[in-house]
Amino acid sequence: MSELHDNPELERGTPVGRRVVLGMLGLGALGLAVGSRVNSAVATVASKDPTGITSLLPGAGGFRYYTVTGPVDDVPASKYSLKVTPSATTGAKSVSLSFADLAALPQTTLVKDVQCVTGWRVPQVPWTGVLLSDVLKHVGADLSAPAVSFGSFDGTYTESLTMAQALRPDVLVATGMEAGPITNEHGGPVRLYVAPMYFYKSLKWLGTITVAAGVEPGYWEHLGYDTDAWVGASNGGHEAPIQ
Ligand SMILES: Nc1nc2c(c(=O)[nH]1)N[C@H]1C(S)=C(S)[C@@H](COP(=O)(O)O)O[C@H]1N2
Ligand SMILES: [Mo]
Repeated sequence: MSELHDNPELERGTPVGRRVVLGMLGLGALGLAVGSRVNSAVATVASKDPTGITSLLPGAGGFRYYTVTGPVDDVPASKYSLKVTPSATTGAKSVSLSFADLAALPQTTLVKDVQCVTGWRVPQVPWTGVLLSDVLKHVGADLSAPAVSFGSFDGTYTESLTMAQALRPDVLVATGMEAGPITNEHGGPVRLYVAPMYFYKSLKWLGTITVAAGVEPGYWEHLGYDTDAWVGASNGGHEAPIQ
């Protein structure tokens, strides 16, 4: 199943998808040719690469950049707005939170691994932001509701958590990573970071948080991934004690 991940991901955004595949094939050959120098070769190409092809390859820091929609508008923090709907049933009004509103809430730092279901992993990434539980409490969300859904301002990607998962102390509305802002490529200015689960749960370009009557399978889950995407004890999965 983990093989599935890259293929639809790359093929979705044609014609970019086609170029990306061709680019990866080309760089694969380059990798064979230069052996251990491939990483510096890729880094060099990346800085000159207007197509973004090489941004999908492991680069500095080990992340790969994923988007199922192609490039997403670069929203500055000053223009950012997060729409939070506090109840699925009472009709309570949605609340809009600015980046400054998020910055004024209690800040939490998590240092945890990032694990993509396709196999790449980045250890001990520092994330900062506001615990999702603190955001939900701040807007007076109905914490007895069954689930929380998330929407991306890319217009396509969705995710969902049970309320119990959403209230965990290792689930963050992230406004920073690696001691800086979250870049547009990484889903900034605000993304979700769900530490105990595979990275596909960590929705980029977070636009909406909606208290929901049930878990609604997300983008990749419609394509076959587990809705409960626990990584395991190594990153605080549900069988590990919450720290
Ligand atoms: N909106 C959106 N969020 C997303 C994705 C995406 O394509 N679009 N990809 C997911 C997957 S599969 C991974 S591995 C991570 C990649 O995050 P990165 O691009 O910052 O490395 O984002 C997750 N969140
Ligand atoms: Mo992923």
